[in-house]
Amino acid sequence: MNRSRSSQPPVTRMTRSAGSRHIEPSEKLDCGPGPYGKQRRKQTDSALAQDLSQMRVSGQGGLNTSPSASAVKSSSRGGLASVARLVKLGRCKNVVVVAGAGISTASGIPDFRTPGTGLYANLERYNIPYPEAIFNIDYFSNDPQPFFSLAKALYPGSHRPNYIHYFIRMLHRNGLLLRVYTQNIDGLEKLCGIPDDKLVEAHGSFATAACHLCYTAYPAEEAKQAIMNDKVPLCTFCAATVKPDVVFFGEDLPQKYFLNTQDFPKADLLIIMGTSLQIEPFASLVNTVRSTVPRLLLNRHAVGPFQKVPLRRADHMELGDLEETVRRFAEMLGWNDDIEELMRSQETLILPTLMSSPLSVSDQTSCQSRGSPDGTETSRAVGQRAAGSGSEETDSETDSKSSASSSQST
Ligand code: CNA
Repeated sequence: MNRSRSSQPPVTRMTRSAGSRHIEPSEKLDCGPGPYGKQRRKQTDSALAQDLSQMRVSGQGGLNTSPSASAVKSSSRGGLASVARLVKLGRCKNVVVVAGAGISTASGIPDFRTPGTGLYANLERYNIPYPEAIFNIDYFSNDPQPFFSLAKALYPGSHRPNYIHYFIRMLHRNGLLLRVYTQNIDGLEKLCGIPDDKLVEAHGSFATAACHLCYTAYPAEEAKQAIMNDKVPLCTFCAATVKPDVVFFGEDLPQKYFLNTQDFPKADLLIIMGTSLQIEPFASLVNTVRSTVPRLLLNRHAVGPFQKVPLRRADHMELGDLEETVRRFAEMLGWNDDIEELMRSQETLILPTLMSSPLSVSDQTSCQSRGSPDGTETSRAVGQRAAGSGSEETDSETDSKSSASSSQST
């Protein structure tokens, strides 16, 4: 998917801090015992130290612990209510959503950077020397097992979409969604029924697979079966390892990503949700809307341009637990009942997919909490009960339904 030719130059995934550093084949890292990781350790120490120091820089940005962060927090201007008023006045008809791993934590999938529960804090189970190795293409080439362990847990079918995903779908249902750009690879946007033409999975997905060396396509379902059974899928052409078309650091983003050049100038509201804005080029997208366009950040911490004081005039942010914030936003818009109904009907549709689910990330990650930080019930639990209620399907979005059911086979 990221190899197709077009007039657009390729754009490569990288972290803000570590992206410019390439790991040479001679630097590949020893990951301990196992068929791939025997030879190399000595030469990696300085590279590892460099990566770890870079990761600390990333972490500080993402966690936002600096004094200026609290200043920014206090400069938030009742963002939700202002933006809800604009939406109700009909001023926002081309809404672009930019999303990250934080929209899926309520579904039980850890993000990268949240202390304690994030994948970066729970690396021992993946046996990798530094966090980003799990999505490093050179590391994968040498040892695919860490990524395959994570992939087993992330393959669509393990987790349910939560209230936040359905809020985005409700934007579409109400004719307001221009596009959602997600960094997530969990497929939950599709599973909740957001149609393909409204969705850009900027970091790829598990829906297709190919050889990581010669890019020969490989049946996605066969790749999944091999990975689920702890086997390595091999290219029928060159015998190198096959990988799902998730975009690794150093790989090109999918062509669909270039829709951003049309969408962002056209946007009349940008909603940024659950991302630390640490991965480029995705992070810089938020700076490409017109300066008068309202940007609403919904996250636990101020990130990216929202860390600067004072905020841009049209910028708003609401900091705290995302699911709780989105519920309040939906209440203000008068959408809550419709979203609850949508969740119930879609859960009935996707239940067969979920029942055949393999091990989830939260099962794998012992530190992952299943409820919200304040101990209240998450939409995951609500969704589980709703799925059992067997309510009638009432949604009229037939395109969304076919999108959701097609994703069940992936
Ligand atoms: P990240 O760097 O881990 O940042 C997540 C952000 O969301 C942080 O700022 C958190 O504070 C915030 N957050 C997490 N949970 C909540 C919550 N409940 N309420 C409010 N805020 C919350 O992840 P990004 O998405 O920014 O990084 C991009 C990477 C992560 C992408 O390339 C993904 O492929 C990768 N990733 C994806 C998944 C997934 O598909 N679900 C999971 C883990 C990592």
